[in-house]
Amino acid sequence: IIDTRQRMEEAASFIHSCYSELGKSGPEAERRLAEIAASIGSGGSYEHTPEELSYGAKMAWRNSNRCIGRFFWETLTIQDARKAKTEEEIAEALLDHIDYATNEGKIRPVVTVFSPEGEDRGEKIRIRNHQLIRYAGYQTSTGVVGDPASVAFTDLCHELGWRGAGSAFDLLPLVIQIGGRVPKWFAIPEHLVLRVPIVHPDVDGLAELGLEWYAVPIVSDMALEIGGIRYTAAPFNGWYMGTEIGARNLADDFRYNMLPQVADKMGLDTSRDSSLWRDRALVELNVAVLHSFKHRGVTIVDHHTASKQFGHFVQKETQSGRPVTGRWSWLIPPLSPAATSVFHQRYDDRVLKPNFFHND
Ligand code: HEM
Ligand code: NRG
Repeated sequence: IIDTRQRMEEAASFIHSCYSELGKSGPEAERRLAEIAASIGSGGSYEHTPEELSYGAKMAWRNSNRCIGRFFWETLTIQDARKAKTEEEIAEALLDHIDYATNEGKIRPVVTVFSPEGEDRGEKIRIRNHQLIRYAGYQTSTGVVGDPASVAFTDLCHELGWRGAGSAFDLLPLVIQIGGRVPKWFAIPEHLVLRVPIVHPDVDGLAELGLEWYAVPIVSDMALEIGGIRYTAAPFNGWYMGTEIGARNLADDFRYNMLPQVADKMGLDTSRDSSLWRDRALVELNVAVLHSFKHRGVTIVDHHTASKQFGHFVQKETQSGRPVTGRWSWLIPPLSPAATSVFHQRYDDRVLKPNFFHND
């Protein structure tokens, strides 16, 4: 919870930079700040105009130190869902988000912003999912079926009465919680979710593994902070960088752990680490992910292209007189990092606002 003096200071700093970037006059910013001061003085808080919300969210993306995709920060679409009050209204806005962002594969970066109002009154809105679309994980006597990263959340869904089919790629429901109330769950209609089967352009056996991934990563457990206002529910999405799926989700031994099976389909010698079978399987799995998304007409970016785009972002920001911040350990891709230019740069990891923060 942010106290009112701090909130006023944050508001002033935000309004000054926002209005100046938008080419608004000094007097206009001062008028707005007087209005905000009055509102904070009487009720402890204030409401962003649609324009402030929209530009504030773009600034928050621009300031996301761990994101390599920031070249496109100005293209973010904002769905203003501050009017949604009930769990049902919130779920409906989330389904609209999924549909609009998916756009039949031509993915659009979107953030949906819900009311921050409850924050100070113990009625805050929380989306309990890590991402709106994700696969369930079931602990069984022979190990985990599905995504091990989802086991705890899948347990919560079970406690709430949800039942999954038990496959390796079951869609989890949306779970929405307001204040201290019991969370409500909502199944996502299957037709809204674009799934991509993973096939390889020449390793035919790879398709037999029956792998797939969903098209749109929509991170839903972070808070968006703008001008001293904390939006605890503000799910956002861009598109995937291939390595997130091919070098982590499907590859990590604590996730889908597919490298041994990919190596097997490739006929590699897995008896010695020094045959580099893991590395060779990784490369081909990543080739397969990029190929499969392109084949299905789903937006995706490879790590070399993303790294170049990030270089253009740095250049453009520097020319605009803004400092670029970043966290090196997150910006470098998990596959062939030293073959991209981000690896050979240094980044300042200061945290500017507006920004996205991890909810507690
Ligand atoms: C993190 C790529 C759009 C905000 C990341 C990561 C990648 C990435 C690869 C690291 C993820 C990880 O290692 O788990 C992209 C690409 C985009 C995109 C290719 C395409 C447009 C966006 C958008 C936003 C955003 C639209 C917000 C409006 C963030 C944030 C993180 C992040 C806050 C850190 C997440 C965390 O701490 O868990 N992005 N991103 N990104 N991105 Fe982006
Ligand atoms: N690594 C996670 C997704 C994190 C965010 N990545 C993006 N964000 N590309 C995974 O599911 O693999 N985005 O907004 O596009």
